[in-house]
Formats: sequence, C-alpha cells, structure tokens
Amino acid sequence: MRLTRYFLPVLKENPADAQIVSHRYMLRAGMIKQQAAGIYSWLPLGYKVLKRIEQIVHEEQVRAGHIPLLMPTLQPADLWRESGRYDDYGLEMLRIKDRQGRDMLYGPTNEEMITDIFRAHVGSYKDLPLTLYHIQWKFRDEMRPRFGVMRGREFLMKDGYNFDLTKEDALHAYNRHLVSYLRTYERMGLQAIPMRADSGPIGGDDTHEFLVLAETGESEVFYDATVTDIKLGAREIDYDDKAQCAAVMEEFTSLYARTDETHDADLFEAVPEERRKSARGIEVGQIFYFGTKYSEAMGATVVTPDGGRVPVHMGSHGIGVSRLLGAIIEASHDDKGIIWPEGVTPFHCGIVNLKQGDEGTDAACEEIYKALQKAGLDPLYDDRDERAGAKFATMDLIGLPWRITVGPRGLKNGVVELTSRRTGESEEMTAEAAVERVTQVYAGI
Ligand code: 5CA
Repeated sequence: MRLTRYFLPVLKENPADAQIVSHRYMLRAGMIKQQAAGIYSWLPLGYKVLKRIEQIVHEEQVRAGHIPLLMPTLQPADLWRESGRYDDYGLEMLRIKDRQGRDMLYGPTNEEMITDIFRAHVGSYKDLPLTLYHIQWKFRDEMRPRFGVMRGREFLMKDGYNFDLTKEDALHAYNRHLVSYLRTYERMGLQAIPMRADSGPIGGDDTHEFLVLAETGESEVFYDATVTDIKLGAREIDYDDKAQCAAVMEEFTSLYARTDETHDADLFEAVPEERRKSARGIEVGQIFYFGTKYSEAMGATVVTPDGGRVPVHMGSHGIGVSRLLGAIIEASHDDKGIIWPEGVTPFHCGIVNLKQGDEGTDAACEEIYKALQKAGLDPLYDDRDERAGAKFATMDLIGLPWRITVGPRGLKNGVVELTSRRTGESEEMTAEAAVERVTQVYAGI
C-alpha cells in the first residue's frame, strides 16, 4: 500500500478522553473511531489488525479440530426463556422488539442458540464429540464502557461450544481449548496466564480466565511468579491425545494463579514469599465447563450406545478478539507509539522515502516495494511529500516492526537502512539484503 492512496487519519494531538495508552494510540494511529459509548468503527489500519487476529484465532481453532460456523447477532428471546436466562441476564442485555412486536435481543453470547442448532440436527452419541465455534459481534450494555475496545459495548468475540457424551470427554474438550488458547496468544506475541476464575452468568464450576499482565488491566490477580516462566513454544500437540492435553493443562494450572474472585489467602500463603505476586491483568479469554445446564433445560439429548437418552455435556470457550488489540498494545509499546509483534502487524514493513521526488530515491523505493510484494509481504510505502521527521513519527506511531529507509546519501554508497522498531537498531545494507532479511523474519511466522 502507498500511503498517499491509503486512509490513515493520524491524530497529532493526544485525545483528551483516552485514559490508557492502547486507547490513546488506537485513536492517534487512526485505527478506530468512536461512534457512541463503547461502539467503534474500525478504520482501515485497525480493521487490518483485527482481521489478522481473527485469522490466527481461526487457524488455531481449526488445528484443534473445532468447526467454524456463523450465527446471527440478533436472537429471538424465546430461546433465552427456555434456559431461564432471559430474565436473569439483566440490564446488560440489549432488548429489541421487531415490527410484529416479537421480543428479540442482540446476542451477548450464544449458549442457547448453539444448543438449539445441536438439538435440531444431532441425536446420537455417534456424532460426538463435536465443537462448533464462531467469531461474531456481541453486544453487552456494559455499565461503564471504557478504555476503548478493551471494554466495549459492541465487541468481537470468538465463542466455541463443545458437545460431549460424558463429563470426561467434555473435560478433554476443556483441556483442548486451554492448549489451543495458549498457542493462539503466543502467536500474537502475548503471554496469557490461565487463572482459576468465577463463572458469572455463564454458569458451571470449572472455569479459567486467560490474563495478560498489565498495569492498566481491570482484574486484580494473584500468582506464583514461576508461572510466568512456562511457555508452550513450538512443541507438537496432538489434540486427540487426552493424556497430552491433560498434561499441558496440569503444567499450566497447578501453580497458584487466581483472579480476585477466587483468591484464597491461605493457599497463597503456601507459595514462597519471594514468588508471591499480586498484579493487574487484562482478561483476553475464558473457558467454561458447565455440564448439562443448557442441554437439560433445552432438551439437547443423544441416544447412548446402550439405547438410552442423555443430555449432552457442554462447555463454552471465549476469546476477546477486539479486546486483544488493546491488550497487545498495552503489552507492546513505547513513548513513540505501538510496537506490533510480527504475528499481527497490519503491514509487514514500512518504506520511508527521505527525498520524495528525487528520481533515484523514488526508483529505489519502488523497487523495494515491488520486491517485498513479490516475496508475499504487505509493505506500506510512505510516499508522501513530507519531512523525514514526520514520516518517522508516523511509522513509529503505527508500530510496523521493520522499516527500510531510503535516501540519496545512502544510495550513493549503494545502501539503505533497515531498522527494528522494537530495538531501535539500524543497519546499513543493500536494498536486496534488506528485502531478504525482512522476508526471512516472516518466513517462520
Ligand atoms: N460464552 C462464554 C464463552 S464463549 C462467554 O461469553 N465468556 S466471557 O463472558 O468470558 O467472554 C469471553 C471474552 O470476551 C472475555 O474473556 C473477554 O476477553 C471478552 N469480552 C467480554 N466482555 C467484553 C467487552 N465488554 N468488551 C470487549 N471484550 C469483552
């Protein structure tokens, strides 16, 4: 993309109403525009990152054997009357009447609707296990929408639902989700720690939240510091292997790590003092096992091998897709702007032309631009007729991990400059070598 042809409405001033850094940078970098409290338009740059995050979530869900579908945002109230949650959900639910006077709602989550789909089409244990998921907009009329996309009213969520014959199978689904979530967050350059939590209006006893440690997080958390040393890394996972998934679950959840809702001061005392940490965290996902709560209420049963009929065991599993943009920025920025991890960056590499209009520099930039595209990358070429300082400030703000700077002086010596946004280090090399280096960086991602 050439910047002169793009739509990147960068703000010069710090928006007064944005209290935390991710909100400030998302507004300043022209990623989002607020349309009402907690409701945002996704401008091109923000939309691009949102799509990259969505893509990673999809890939890791499919890898775990989960099946994508798409349910609507609007739901009939009658489904929620069956589970009893229409009255229970309270003011967070946006309730709407259609022209026929029928009660509708904008879905805050989809347990009822997925159970309705299941009961209409599945009737036998032979069709299990089954996990269906979608990535769809949700609406929760939050009392205090704030911090931009972090606590929105309309937000994008991945929500998945498992259906299993037995509790044991459903707990395997729970573990499978835990492992796939760990991999998902790591690909985004994030460390998200599973912590024992409270299930709230979803229900059930088994639930873990995934928390990214950040001072601006809304949750108070307590943990054993050694938990931050564990990484999933590149290990091979067989998602059908119950023992392997259970072992990863055990590894990541046996150390003390809890949100304030389930914090137990006595248990915490047992952690050696120097490892006892309390901090704040951003909740980027949550997994639940709630057994037959919805299947019983809504008649989602299957025939068993011995000819009986039982309600299926279920769980639901969410990832805050739009919230993740905020969480990643909170975890990765400096005083100049965002620093995108390579896995989610909106453009792979920026190209800064230090002397727009100079024949030689223009031609060199064009060549680099085309070579990066040819290598399958998505570069952003700042071809504006602007001062170098302004171009650098924009690149730093929008946070592309790599920048190639091209100027007449370097070209005279046959070199351009390759700069890492994260370290700030620059290296001079030929244009070909810079393209090759950037291509190599992304080859493993
Ligand atoms: N049905 C279950 C799992 S699919 C569910 O709704 N879980 S949840 O309530 O925990 O939401 C899942 C994730 O969505 C949360 O972990 C959080 O990351 C994100 N989320 C929840 N509320 C908001 C909000 N108001 N704004 C942005 N993201 C949110």
